[in-house]
Amino acid sequence: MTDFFQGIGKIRYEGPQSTNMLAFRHYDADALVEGKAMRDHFRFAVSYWHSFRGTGSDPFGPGTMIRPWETESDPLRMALKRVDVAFEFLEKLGCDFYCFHDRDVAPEGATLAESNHLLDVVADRLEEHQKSSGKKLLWGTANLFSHSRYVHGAATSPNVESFAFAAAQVKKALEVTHRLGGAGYVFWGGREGYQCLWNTDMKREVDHLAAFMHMAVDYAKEIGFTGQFYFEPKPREPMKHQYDFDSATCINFLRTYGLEKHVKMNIETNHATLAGHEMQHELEYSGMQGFLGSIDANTGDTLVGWDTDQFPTNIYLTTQIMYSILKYGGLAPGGVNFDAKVRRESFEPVDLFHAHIGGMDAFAHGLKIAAAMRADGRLQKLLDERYASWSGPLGKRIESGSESFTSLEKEMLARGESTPCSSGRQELFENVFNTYL
Ligand code: XUL
Ligand code: CO
Repeated sequence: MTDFFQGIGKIRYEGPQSTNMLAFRHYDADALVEGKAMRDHFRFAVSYWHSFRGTGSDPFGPGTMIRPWETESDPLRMALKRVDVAFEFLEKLGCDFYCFHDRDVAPEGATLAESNHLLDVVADRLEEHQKSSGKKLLWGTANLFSHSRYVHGAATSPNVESFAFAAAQVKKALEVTHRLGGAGYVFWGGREGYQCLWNTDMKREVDHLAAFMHMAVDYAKEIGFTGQFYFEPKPREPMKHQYDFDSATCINFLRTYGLEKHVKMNIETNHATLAGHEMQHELEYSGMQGFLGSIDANTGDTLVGWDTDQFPTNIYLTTQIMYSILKYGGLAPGGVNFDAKVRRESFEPVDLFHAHIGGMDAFAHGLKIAAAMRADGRLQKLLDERYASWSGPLGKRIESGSESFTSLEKEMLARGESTPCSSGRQELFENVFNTYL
C-alpha cells in the first residue's frame, strides 16, 4: 500500500479504556447491536470534497491545509494521485464507503466532452481501487453550483442552456455512479433557490426542478441504475431561500410532482439547524412519512451563523439520531456520510484521522446507548402511558375511522366534560434519557 499518511497505521478498536487517540473506543465494526454488525448499521462514508478537496479557506482567508501529496501541476495527474490518497485513508481508517461530486474527483475541462473524458479516466482509477480494496461508493452527485454557468441555479436557472448543461452533467454523473456500483444518488439544491422574489418566477423554477428530477429518474431506468435517489434539505446558503428548505418542504415537493416513489431524504444535521429544527425533528418527520433515506453526519455551531460542517462529537446528538434510525428500521441502502470538514486551524493530515475517528466513535457510542434504551423500554413505556387514552374504546374507534363530529358530539354531550389531562412529564422523560448516557 502507498504511505501518504506516514506514521499512521490501521486504526483499530481498542475499547473504551484505551488512551490511544488513534484507535476506536466504541466503533467495533463487526460487533453486533440488535443483531446487526455496527458497520452495517452505519455504512460510514468519507466525503471526498471536504477531506480531499477542502483547502480550509473561509470568507476571510485562503486555504491553510498542509497536504504533502498535492505536488502535481497537471490537474488530471493530481486527480489520479488523490484517488490513491483517498483509498489509503479509507483503508487505514477502516471506513467502508465514500461519496463524491463529479468535479471533486476529476477536473473540469474546457468543454463538456473534455470534462466527461476526464471523469472517465478518474473513474477507471476509482474502479481499480474499489476492486482491490472492497471499498464502495455510497452515493454520487454532481456539482451544479460552482461554475459561473450556474450562477442563477442549474435546474431552476432562468437560462435554459444552464438547465440543459446541468442535465448533461447529471446524465454523466449517473453513468459513472452506476458504473462504480453506487448505492445512491443525491440531489442537493446548490443554487436552486432565490435571493429576491421580484426577479424570480418561483412556480416556473420549481416546475423545472421537478422536470429535471423526472428526467434523472427516467434516465436511471434507461441505464438500469437501481440505486436510491435522495433529496437533501437545506433552507438557505448560498441562496436566501432554497427550494429544498427542510424535510416537510421536500416531501411536499416530491408528492406534488409525482416523485415520491423514487426519491427519499438525505438529511444533514447542520442543515436542520439552519432550518430552525433539531436533527431529531427532521429524522422523525421523514421517518414517519416513509422518506428516511440517508444522513450527512456533521454538526453546526449555534454561535457561528453558517454551515460550519463540523465533525459530530456530541453523544446527546448521536444518541437521538441513532434512536430514530433504529426506530425506522435502519438506513440501508443509505448510510452515514461525514459531510464534515476539519477546522481551518486543524491543517495537518493527522487531523483527518482524529476527526473521522471521533465522529465514528460518537455514532457508535450513540448507537449502543440507543439500543440500550430500546432494550429496556422505559422511555417507550412512558410514551405509551402518555397516549393510553387512545388505546381505550373511544380512541380505537376514532383511529379506525368509525367516528364523526356528530357521533363525538353525542358522546361529549352525554359525558358533559372531558376527563382531566395528565402531566406531560417532560422533565421526567429528559431525566430518564440522561440515565442512559
Ligand atoms: C452542501 C452539502 C452538499 C451535499 C452534496 O451544504 O451539504 O455537500 O451534501 O452536494
Ligand atoms: Co450535505
